[in-house]
Amino acid sequence: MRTLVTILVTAVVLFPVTSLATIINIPGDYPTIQQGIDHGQDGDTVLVQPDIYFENPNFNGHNVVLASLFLTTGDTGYVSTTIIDGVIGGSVIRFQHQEDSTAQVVGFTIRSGFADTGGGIYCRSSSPTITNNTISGNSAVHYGGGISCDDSSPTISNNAICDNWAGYRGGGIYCSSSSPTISNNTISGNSASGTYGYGGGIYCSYSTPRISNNTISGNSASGTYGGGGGIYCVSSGLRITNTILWANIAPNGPEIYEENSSLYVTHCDVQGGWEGLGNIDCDPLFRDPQHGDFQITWENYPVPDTTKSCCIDAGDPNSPQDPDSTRADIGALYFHQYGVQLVCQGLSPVFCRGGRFNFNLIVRNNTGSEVSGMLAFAAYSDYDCGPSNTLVTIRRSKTYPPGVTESYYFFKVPNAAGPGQYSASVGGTLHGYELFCCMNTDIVQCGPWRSGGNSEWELVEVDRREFERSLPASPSLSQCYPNPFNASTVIQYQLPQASEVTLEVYNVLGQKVVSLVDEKQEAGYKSVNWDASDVSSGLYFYKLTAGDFTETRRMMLVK
Ligand SMILES: [Ca+2]
Repeated sequence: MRTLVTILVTAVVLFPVTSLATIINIPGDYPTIQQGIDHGQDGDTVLVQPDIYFENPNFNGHNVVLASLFLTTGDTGYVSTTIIDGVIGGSVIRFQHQEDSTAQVVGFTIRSGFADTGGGIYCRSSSPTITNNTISGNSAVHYGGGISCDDSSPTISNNAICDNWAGYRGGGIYCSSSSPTISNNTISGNSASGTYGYGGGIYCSYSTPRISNNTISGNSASGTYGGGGGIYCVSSGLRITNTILWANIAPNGPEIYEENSSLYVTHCDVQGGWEGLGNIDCDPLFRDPQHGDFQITWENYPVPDTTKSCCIDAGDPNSPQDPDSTRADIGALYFHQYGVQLVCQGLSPVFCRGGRFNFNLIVRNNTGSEVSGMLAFAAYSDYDCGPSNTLVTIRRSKTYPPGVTESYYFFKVPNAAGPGQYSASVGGTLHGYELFCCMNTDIVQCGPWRSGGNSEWELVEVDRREFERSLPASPSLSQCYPNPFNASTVIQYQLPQASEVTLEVYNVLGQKVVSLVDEKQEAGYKSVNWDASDVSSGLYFYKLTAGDFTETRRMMLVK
């Protein structure tokens, strides 16, 4: 009876929902995107599997969501693997039957279009939503290499619009008698050419676009009378905020060229400067613009030095905060500032049975106020801080002031822990930030096992001086163990400070057999295993060089 009631309730609840919106799968339900759109009712979703689709879909008045699996997973990998290639001819995607904002294109690569107007996407008398696409490598003989809008008000957000070409106006985006919303796009490498190349990035006439949080860089308008490498506008009203206009090229007005227009430009980074509240003129420090990476950077974060992009936290303070709860950045791609960071520094020591594993925990608290929470310190039986390897977890309630706090700990290792690979981690939530760090270490058999020592894992916090006392006082090289040995032996040494280290094995003729270490290493206790299974029996020498320190010892391989 309960089953029947459940089925009835389920049917009543679900039926109206399922009858309202259907998911049409491509190629599962129909082989082409166009057939999916044509069979869709308003509100339906046409969900497209990754592949290259050689077609030029027209929405034909259907207010459907056309999306890759990016829509359902949030995985941006689907944007590059779900491709609509319009090489057959004309615009790749067309909206020309009064489609409204519920007609959407989400998460595709849109390429190879070739049309008179609107190489990638053509909008006429329609207002679709175009988000999270890469619109690249499209061409228009006249207007709008990437996107053309005529008498339209589309929303164009979170796209990469790059390397498109128009023979006349609007390499990236062309608008005429339109009111598009253009936000969070990277518009780069587009060009408007010909004798009158206008608007490498964006061209508008008789339009009122809202342009916010875009990165417009490396676009060009060419020709003797060309203008507006970044933006060209004529008889228009533009509001431009939180936008980078940098390294665009044109004979006239390389960043912005305006004619009979009103521009309200605020909190923008414009190369060469532009009048308006909060505008700046400084290198945005893109990560790798030559290869299309327009992420703004701050190499020495959180040190406020010259490596900090001037666009960070320089956006309109009244616009929504960035996802890291800081003031809006200028540009399409904000720089994520970690409010609290956790860094583990293991000293990769070797510890014998009953020994200690030293580590330094660095907490960077950039919130400006005290943070507190519960941290879990754990040890694991492999080079993998995974739950299935957990040996022990010890929790401590901790509070950290603003700034950088270093704290020094050691795990006391119990006798029962045998030689092998281990790791340790620190994790927890401070001020809402989920934090975790992991470090690897080894336990090696350093001579015959001692009796006594620890019976349980323990966590001990020590002060810096005590911690430093636990570091080696001087460099040394120990006798390998076992010795004589058959097939493999462990060589240990210690470094009081970071050094360039080589550890080499020689035979009795003075010939180098193998180089076991050749790198810069941190201070601490080190161990190296030499597997000599493919070397013949005999006397060998091992030589450690660490900075100015050199020591050589002998060992006997007996097979
Ligand atoms: Ca910010």
